[in-house]
Formats: sequence, structure tokens, C-alpha cells
Amino acid sequence: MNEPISISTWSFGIIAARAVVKAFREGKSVLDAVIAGAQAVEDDPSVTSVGYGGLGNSIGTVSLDAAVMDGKTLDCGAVAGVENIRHVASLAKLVAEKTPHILLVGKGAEWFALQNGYPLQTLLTPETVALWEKNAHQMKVAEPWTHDTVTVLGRDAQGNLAGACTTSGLSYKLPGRVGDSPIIGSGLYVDNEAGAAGATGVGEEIIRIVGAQFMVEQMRQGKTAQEACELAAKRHHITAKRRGKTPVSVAFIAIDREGSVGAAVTTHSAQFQYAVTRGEQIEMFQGKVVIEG
Ligand code: SD4
Repeated sequence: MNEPISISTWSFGIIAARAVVKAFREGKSVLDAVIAGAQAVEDDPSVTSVGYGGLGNSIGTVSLDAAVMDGKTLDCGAVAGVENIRHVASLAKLVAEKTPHILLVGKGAEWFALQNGYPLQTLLTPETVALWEKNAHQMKVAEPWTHDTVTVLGRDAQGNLAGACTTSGLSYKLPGRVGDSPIIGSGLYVDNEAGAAGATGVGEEIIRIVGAQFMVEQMRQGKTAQEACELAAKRHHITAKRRGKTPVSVAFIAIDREGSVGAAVTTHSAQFQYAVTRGEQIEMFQGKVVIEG
């Protein structure tokens, strides 16, 4: 299996998929290809959970989180709580490239973006302002339609893995709230020697099980990408049950060393779709629903 492959979360993963295919065709590295995929979604105002056109937090501010990771070098970078900067996935790559750090947050991340020539831009659209005004009084964090990260994992023809994720997080979240996406090991983890994994859904629950790292370690032990995703979904069920809670919407995707892809979702996010590319081909799939036991 020597053609480049990728997997991207949700129905809008198709937008990422097209950009990834184009980037691979242009000879970009797998890391740059997955970032191109993430950026295509950041630029699309019809996606109300990522980048430009993302929904606001409880005070109406759009606050973005993103991370990237290179499976060959284990270089990784992330930004969290970033306002008025659109391309946060590429900003996360710059953190990895240009600083000795991994995670920059808030004003510091914005300052770093400005220093590197990123324009200040509003992330609100007339549509998201209207949506926010209509729904904010209910303050329903974590309704299915209020959140969806785009997580893009890729594997090049040489077997190198990389991943990127970018999100406006849970809409109506508290100001300052950061989810799983920029936490390396929770929303994203990639290691050429084991696999690539990412998550989407209610970030607090993904952080609680350190979802992406959990999946990569399963693949390191020989599990396939699909098995690793299903084990992560079960892990969430077990954890929720132990805490006396009902499982929530969480979905997992992965690529293993052999280049097989996997995806699984908990019961409450049964509508989870994802896009897979193989060479020039793009296909949409429905995530397998996994219930513990
Ligand atoms: C977060 N995991 O901030 C993100 C939101 C998301 O599908 O992916 N929702 O918690």
C-alpha cells in the first residue's frame, strides 16, 4: 500500500480530504498535507466549529485551539485560546518549528502570530452572530451541533505519519476553556513507530482518557487502527460508568503503521462521518458505534 492516505473527521472532512489530495499531488510533505486539509476547513465559513465562522463562547468570542504532530521526528506544536487569527493549525506548526516550546496560549499565541505575519481577522460571520444570539441564552454546551473538530491524519508513500487538528471547541464554552485538541496526547498523537490517532467530541472526556495517546499505545502493542479506536470508545464508556455518568459524544480516528484506517464513536455521536483518501480517491464512511461490553 504505497499511495498516500488520509482520514478526516466529520462530513466536512470531505473539504479537508480534497485539500490533502491536492497537497500530496503537489509533492508536499505529509505534515504540510494534513495542515492544508485543516486549513481548508478553517477557511470555510459554513463550518461553524472550526476557524473562520466558528461559533462563539459564552461571551460571544471565537476562541480557537489547534495542534500538529510529525510522526517521524515527534515534533509537535499547539496553540490554545487564540482569538482573531484564522490559520491556527499552521500557527501550531510554527510553534514547533520556531520555538523551544510546544504550547502557546491566548495573548502570547496571538503575539507570536502577529510577529510571524499572520493578519488579525474577525472570525465571526453575520450567520454565526445571529446563531449565537438566538441560542446563547440557553447556554447548551455540547449539543451535537455545537462542536466538531476537524482532525486530519495522513500517511505518505514512505510510511511517514502526521496529524493536525483545529477547532473553535465547544461553542458557548466558558471564556478560557481549552479542550482536548491542543493537548498533545489527548486530541492528537502521532508516532511513525506506532500509529497516528486523533479525537473529536466533548474534549473533557477525551482528556480524561488521554484518548490519542491511548490509541497510539494500543497500536504500538500490535492492535490495528480500527481496534485501537474501538478500545478508546470502550474506554470512554467504562470511565463514564465508573463515574456514574452517561457516555457522551466522542469519536476516534486512527491510521496504523500498515496504513489501515480506523474510526469508532460512542453511542451518542452515531452520526459521525469521516473522509478517507487513498491516492486521488476520496470516500465518505460512517463511524462504527461502539458500546462497552
Ligand atoms: C473540544 N474536542 O474543544 C473539541 C470539540 C470537538 O467535536 O471536537 N467537537 O472539546
